[in-house]
Amino acid sequence: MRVELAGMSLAHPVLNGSGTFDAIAALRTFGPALHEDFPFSAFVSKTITPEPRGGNAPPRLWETPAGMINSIGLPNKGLMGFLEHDLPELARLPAPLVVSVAGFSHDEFARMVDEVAARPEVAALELNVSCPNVKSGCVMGSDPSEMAALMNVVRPRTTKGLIVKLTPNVGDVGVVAAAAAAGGADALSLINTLRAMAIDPSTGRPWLGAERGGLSGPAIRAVAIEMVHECVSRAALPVVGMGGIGSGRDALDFIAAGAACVAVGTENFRDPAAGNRVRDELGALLANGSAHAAGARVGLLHA
Ligand code: RRO
Repeated sequence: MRVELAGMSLAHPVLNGSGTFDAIAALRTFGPALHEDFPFSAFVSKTITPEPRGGNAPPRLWETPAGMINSIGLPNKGLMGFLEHDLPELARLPAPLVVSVAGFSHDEFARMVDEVAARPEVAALELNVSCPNVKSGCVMGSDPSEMAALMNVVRPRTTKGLIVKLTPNVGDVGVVAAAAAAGGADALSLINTLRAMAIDPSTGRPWLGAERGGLSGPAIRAVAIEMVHECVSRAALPVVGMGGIGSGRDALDFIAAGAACVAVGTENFRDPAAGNRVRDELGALLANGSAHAAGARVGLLHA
Protein backbone atom coordinates (compact mmCIF):
# COMPACT_ATOMS: atom_id res chain seq x y z
CA MET A 1 0.00 0.00 0.00
CA ARG A 2 3.09 2.29 0.06
CA VAL A 3 2.60 5.46 -1.95
CA GLU A 4 4.71 8.54 -2.78
CA LEU A 5 3.10 11.91 -2.14
CA ALA A 6 4.67 15.37 -2.31
CA GLY A 7 8.15 14.14 -1.40
CA MET A 8 6.88 11.78 1.32
CA SER A 9 7.01 8.00 1.19
CA LEU A 10 3.82 6.92 2.95
CA ALA A 11 3.15 3.46 4.40
CA HIS A 12 -0.44 3.47 3.07
CA PRO A 13 -2.80 5.88 1.27
CA VAL A 14 -5.05 6.98 4.18
CA LEU A 15 -4.58 10.50 5.59
CA ASN A 16 -6.92 12.70 7.64
CA GLY A 17 -8.74 15.72 6.27
CA SER A 18 -7.35 18.95 7.72
CA GLY A 19 -9.30 20.08 10.80
CA THR A 20 -11.14 16.81 11.33
CA PHE A 21 -8.87 15.01 13.81
CA ASP A 22 -7.30 16.78 16.79
CA ALA A 23 -4.24 14.60 17.34
CA ILE A 24 -3.17 16.51 20.46
CA ALA A 25 -6.58 15.99 22.14
CA ALA A 26 -6.67 12.37 20.90
CA LEU A 27 -3.29 11.68 22.49
CA ARG A 28 -4.61 13.02 25.80
CA THR A 29 -7.72 10.81 25.49
CA PHE A 30 -6.29 7.57 24.12
CA GLY A 31 -2.70 7.77 25.45
CA PRO A 32 0.12 5.69 23.92
CA ALA A 33 -2.42 3.41 22.15
CA LEU A 34 -2.87 6.21 19.61
CA HIS A 35 0.82 6.08 18.67
CA GLU A 36 0.93 2.29 18.64
CA ASP A 37 -1.74 2.08 15.94
CA PHE A 38 -1.78 5.56 14.43
CA PRO A 39 -4.48 5.58 11.74
CA PHE A 40 -3.00 7.99 9.22
CA SER A 41 0.12 7.60 7.06
CA ALA A 42 0.64 11.37 7.25
CA PHE A 43 -1.04 13.79 9.62
CA VAL A 44 -2.56 17.00 8.23
CA SER A 45 -2.99 19.74 10.85
CA LYS A 46 -5.90 22.20 11.14
CA THR A 47 -5.31 25.27 8.95
CA ILE A 48 -3.37 28.09 10.58
CA THR A 49 -3.20 31.78 9.65
CA PRO A 50 -0.55 34.43 10.42
CA GLU A 51 -2.53 35.99 13.28
CA PRO A 52 -4.63 34.22 15.94
CA ARG A 53 -8.35 33.97 15.16
CA GLY A 54 -11.31 33.28 17.42
CA GLY A 55 -13.49 31.80 14.67
CA ASN A 56 -17.11 32.47 13.79
CA ALA A 57 -20.02 33.27 16.06
CA PRO A 58 -21.94 30.18 17.27
CA PRO A 59 -23.75 28.04 16.36
CA ARG A 60 -21.05 26.57 14.16
CA LEU A 61 -22.45 23.15 13.27
CA TRP A 62 -25.64 21.73 11.79
CA GLU A 63 -26.25 18.05 11.20
CA THR A 64 -27.84 17.08 7.88
CA PRO A 65 -29.36 13.71 6.90
CA ALA A 66 -26.03 12.54 5.46
CA GLY A 67 -23.38 14.85 6.81
CA MET A 68 -22.96 18.21 8.48
CA ILE A 69 -22.52 21.88 7.78
CA ASN A 70 -19.68 23.70 9.57
CA SER A 71 -18.82 27.35 9.83
CA ILE A 72 -15.95 27.14 12.28
CA GLY A 73 -14.23 30.17 10.76
CA LEU A 74 -10.58 29.18 10.97
CA PRO A 75 -10.05 29.53 14.73
CA ASN A 76 -6.35 29.02 15.48
CA LYS A 77 -3.46 30.19 17.64
CA GLY A 78 -1.81 32.00 14.77
CA LEU A 79 1.56 31.17 13.26
CA MET A 80 3.68 31.92 16.34
CA GLY A 81 1.28 30.17 18.73
CA PHE A 82 1.29 27.11 16.47
CA LEU A 83 5.08 26.98 16.15
CA GLU A 84 5.58 27.37 19.89
CA HIS A 85 2.80 25.19 21.32
CA ASP A 86 1.41 22.77 18.72
CA LEU A 87 4.36 21.95 16.46
CA PRO A 88 6.46 20.26 19.20
CA GLU A 89 3.51 18.00 20.08
CA LEU A 90 2.57 17.21 16.47
CA ALA A 91 6.22 16.45 15.68
CA ARG A 92 6.00 13.50 18.10
CA LEU A 93 3.32 11.77 16.04
CA PRO A 94 4.51 8.55 14.34
CA ALA A 95 3.71 9.92 10.86
CA PRO A 96 5.07 12.71 8.64
CA LEU A 97 3.49 16.07 9.42
CA VAL A 98 1.72 18.14 6.77
CA VAL A 99 0.92 21.65 8.01
CA SER A 100 -2.12 23.33 6.46
CA VAL A 101 -1.64 27.08 5.98
CA ALA A 102 -3.78 29.94 4.75
CA GLY A 103 -3.49 33.68 4.31
CA PHE A 104 -5.66 36.55 3.17
CA SER A 105 -3.03 37.98 0.79
CA HIS A 106 0.00 36.80 -1.14
CA ASP A 107 2.26 38.36 1.51
CA GLU A 108 0.51 36.40 4.24
CA PHE A 109 0.85 33.13 2.30
CA ALA A 110 4.52 33.92 1.64
CA ARG A 111 5.17 34.44 5.35
CA MET A 112 3.37 31.21 6.27
CA VAL A 113 5.36 29.19 3.73
CA ASP A 114 8.68 30.78 4.79
CA GLU A 115 8.17 30.14 8.50
CA VAL A 116 6.53 26.72 8.33
CA ALA A 117 8.69 25.17 5.60
CA ALA A 118 11.85 26.19 7.47
CA ARG A 119 10.96 23.84 10.34
CA PRO A 120 12.57 20.41 10.08
CA GLU A 121 9.56 18.80 11.82
CA VAL A 122 7.39 19.67 8.79
CA ALA A 123 7.41 17.17 5.91
CA ALA A 124 5.12 19.08 3.53
CA LEU A 125 2.63 21.95 3.44
CA GLU A 126 -1.00 22.02 2.40
CA LEU A 127 -2.16 25.36 0.97
CA ASN A 128 -5.78 26.00 1.93
CA VAL A 129 -6.85 28.27 -0.91
CA SER A 130 -10.48 28.63 0.21
CA CYS A 131 -9.78 32.07 1.75
CA PRO A 132 -10.62 35.33 -0.01
CA ASN A 133 -7.74 37.47 -1.21
CA VAL A 134 -8.50 40.79 0.53
CA LYS A 135 -7.01 42.70 -2.42
CA SER A 136 -9.07 41.13 -5.21
CA GLY A 137 -11.99 39.93 -3.07
CA CYS A 138 -11.74 36.61 -4.93
CA VAL A 139 -11.34 33.24 -3.18
CA MET A 140 -7.81 32.25 -4.25
CA GLY A 141 -8.74 28.71 -5.22
CA SER A 142 -11.78 29.77 -7.21
CA ASP A 143 -10.03 31.27 -10.19
CA PRO A 144 -7.14 29.91 -12.31
CA SER A 145 -5.36 33.28 -12.60
CA GLU A 146 -5.55 33.81 -8.80
CA MET A 147 -4.21 30.27 -8.36
CA ALA A 148 -1.35 30.89 -10.81
CA ALA A 149 -0.44 34.19 -9.11
CA LEU A 150 -0.36 32.52 -5.69
CA MET A 151 1.84 29.66 -6.93
CA ASN A 152 4.24 32.23 -8.45
CA VAL A 153 4.67 33.70 -4.98
CA VAL A 154 4.94 30.52 -2.88
CA ARG A 155 6.62 27.94 -5.13
CA PRO A 156 10.07 29.59 -5.21
CA ARG A 157 10.14 29.80 -1.38
CA THR A 158 10.56 26.09 -0.59
CA THR A 159 11.61 22.78 -2.02
CA LYS A 160 9.27 20.96 0.38
CA GLY A 161 6.11 19.41 -1.02
CA LEU A 162 3.21 21.78 -1.63
CA ILE A 163 -0.23 20.17 -1.67
CA VAL A 164 -2.98 22.50 -2.93
CA LYS A 165 -6.37 21.90 -1.24
CA LEU A 166 -9.04 22.73 -3.79
CA THR A 167 -12.48 24.12 -3.13
CA PRO A 168 -15.46 22.58 -4.96
CA ASN A 169 -17.23 25.96 -5.01
CA VAL A 170 -16.13 26.76 -8.57
CA GLY A 171 -17.51 26.43 -12.06
CA ASP A 172 -14.64 24.29 -13.33
CA VAL A 173 -12.38 22.69 -10.73
CA GLY A 174 -10.20 21.14 -13.46
CA VAL A 175 -9.01 24.50 -14.74
CA VAL A 176 -7.93 25.53 -11.21
CA ALA A 177 -6.20 22.15 -10.77
CA ALA A 178 -4.34 22.69 -14.04
CA ALA A 179 -3.23 26.16 -12.89
CA ALA A 180 -1.93 24.73 -9.61
CA ALA A 181 -0.02 22.04 -11.52
CA ALA A 182 1.46 24.56 -13.97
CA GLY A 183 2.49 26.70 -10.99
CA GLY A 184 4.52 23.88 -9.49
CA ALA A 185 2.20 22.20 -6.98
CA ASP A 186 3.40 18.71 -5.98
CA ALA A 187 -0.07 17.32 -5.28
CA LEU A 188 -3.72 18.29 -5.00
CA SER A 189 -6.21 17.48 -2.26
CA LEU A 190 -9.94 17.74 -2.78
CA ILE A 191 -12.66 18.45 -2.02
CA ASN A 192 -13.04 21.04 0.72
CA THR A 193 -16.64 21.58 1.83
CA LEU A 194 -19.51 22.64 -0.44
CA ARG A 195 -21.18 25.96 0.38
CA ALA A 196 -24.39 25.32 2.27
CA MET A 197 -26.99 26.84 4.59
CA ALA A 198 -29.45 25.55 7.18
CA ILE A 199 -32.60 27.27 8.45
CA ASP A 200 -33.52 27.34 12.15
CA PRO A 201 -37.11 26.02 12.16
CA SER A 202 -37.95 28.02 15.30
CA THR A 203 -37.10 31.39 13.71
CA GLY A 204 -37.03 30.85 9.95
CA ARG A 205 -33.60 32.50 10.01
CA PRO A 206 -30.20 30.95 9.12
CA TRP A 207 -29.12 28.59 11.92
CA LEU A 208 -25.38 29.20 11.71
CA GLY A 209 -23.91 32.28 13.36
CA ALA A 210 -22.08 33.07 10.13
CA GLU A 211 -25.28 32.29 8.16
CA ARG A 212 -23.54 30.00 5.66
CA GLY A 213 -21.05 27.20 6.03
CA GLY A 214 -19.61 24.15 4.29
CA LEU A 215 -21.28 20.77 3.78
CA SER A 216 -19.27 17.58 4.32
CA GLY A 217 -19.92 13.87 4.84
CA PRO A 218 -21.54 11.16 2.69
CA ALA A 219 -23.86 13.78 1.11
CA ILE A 220 -20.92 15.13 -0.94
CA ARG A 221 -19.15 11.87 -1.82
CA ALA A 222 -20.45 11.50 -5.38
CA VAL A 223 -19.59 15.15 -6.10
CA ALA A 224 -16.09 14.62 -4.73
CA ILE A 225 -15.48 11.47 -6.78
CA GLU A 226 -16.41 13.32 -9.98
CA MET A 227 -14.13 16.23 -9.13
CA VAL A 228 -11.22 13.92 -8.28
CA HIS A 229 -11.68 12.17 -11.61
CA GLU A 230 -11.76 15.54 -13.39
CA CYS A 231 -8.62 16.85 -11.65
CA VAL A 232 -6.65 13.64 -12.26
CA SER A 233 -7.35 13.97 -15.98
CA ARG A 234 -6.57 17.72 -16.13
CA ALA A 235 -3.46 17.87 -13.90
CA ALA A 236 -0.64 15.33 -13.96
CA LEU A 237 -0.36 15.29 -10.18
CA PRO A 238 -1.12 12.85 -7.38
CA VAL A 239 -4.49 13.64 -5.81
CA VAL A 240 -5.62 13.12 -2.21
CA GLY A 241 -9.32 12.38 -2.61
CA MET A 242 -11.79 13.15 0.16
CA GLY A 243 -15.46 13.83 0.73
CA GLY A 244 -17.65 11.51 2.78
CA ILE A 245 -15.24 8.58 3.08
CA GLY A 246 -16.48 6.27 5.83
CA SER A 247 -15.35 2.83 4.72
CA GLY A 248 -12.66 1.03 2.76
CA ARG A 249 -15.17 0.63 -0.06
CA ASP A 250 -15.63 4.43 -0.21
CA ALA A 251 -11.85 4.90 -0.23
CA LEU A 252 -11.49 2.36 -3.03
CA ASP A 253 -14.00 4.34 -5.13
CA PHE A 254 -11.77 7.42 -4.91
CA ILE A 255 -8.67 5.40 -5.81
CA ALA A 256 -10.49 3.84 -8.76
CA ALA A 257 -11.40 7.39 -9.85
CA GLY A 258 -7.66 8.17 -9.94
CA ALA A 259 -6.75 9.34 -6.44
CA ALA A 260 -3.29 8.35 -5.19
CA CYS A 261 -4.34 8.80 -1.56
CA VAL A 262 -7.56 9.38 0.35
CA ALA A 263 -8.45 11.34 3.47
CA VAL A 264 -11.00 10.59 6.17
CA GLY A 265 -12.75 13.72 7.44
CA THR A 266 -16.27 14.02 8.85
CA GLU A 267 -16.37 10.31 9.75
CA ASN A 268 -13.65 10.99 12.38
CA PHE A 269 -16.20 12.98 14.40
CA ARG A 270 -18.65 10.06 14.41
CA ASP A 271 -16.04 7.38 15.03
CA PRO A 272 -12.59 8.37 16.31
CA ALA A 273 -11.26 4.98 15.09
CA ALA A 274 -12.58 5.55 11.54
CA GLY A 275 -9.08 6.08 10.13
CA ASN A 276 -7.85 2.68 11.37
CA ARG A 277 -10.99 1.00 10.03
CA VAL A 278 -10.81 2.63 6.59
CA ARG A 279 -7.09 1.77 6.34
CA ASP A 280 -7.66 -1.88 7.28
CA GLU A 281 -10.73 -2.30 5.06
CA LEU A 282 -8.94 -0.68 2.12
CA GLY A 283 -5.94 -2.98 2.59
CA ALA A 284 -8.18 -6.05 2.54
CA LEU A 285 -10.07 -4.85 -0.54
CA LEU A 286 -6.88 -4.06 -2.48
CA ALA A 287 -5.59 -7.55 -1.69
CA ASN A 288 -8.73 -9.42 -2.74
CA GLY A 289 -8.35 -9.06 -6.52
CA SER A 290 -11.89 -7.84 -7.36
CA ALA A 291 -12.57 -5.77 -10.47
CA HIS A 292 -13.14 -2.82 -8.16
CA ALA A 293 -9.68 -3.29 -6.67
CA ALA A 294 -8.12 -3.84 -10.11
CA GLY A 295 -9.58 -0.51 -11.22
CA ALA A 296 -8.18 1.04 -8.09
CA ARG A 297 -4.72 -0.34 -8.77
CA VAL A 298 -4.75 1.50 -12.07
CA GLY A 299 -5.50 4.59 -9.97
CA LEU A 300 -2.48 3.85 -7.78
CA LEU A 301 -0.29 3.44 -10.86
CA HIS A 302 -1.34 6.93 -12.04
CA ALA A 303 0.34 8.28 -8.93
O1 RRO B 1 -12.49 26.63 9.74
C1 RRO B 1 -13.41 26.43 8.94
O2 RRO B 1 -14.55 26.89 9.10
C2 RRO B 1 -13.22 25.61 7.72
C3 RRO B 1 -12.09 25.62 6.94
BR1 RRO B 1 -10.57 26.61 7.35
C4 RRO B 1 -12.06 24.85 5.75
O3 RRO B 1 -11.08 24.81 4.98
N1 RRO B 1 -13.16 24.11 5.44
C5 RRO B 1 -14.26 24.11 6.22
O4 RRO B 1 -15.24 23.43 5.89
N2 RRO B 1 -14.28 24.85 7.36
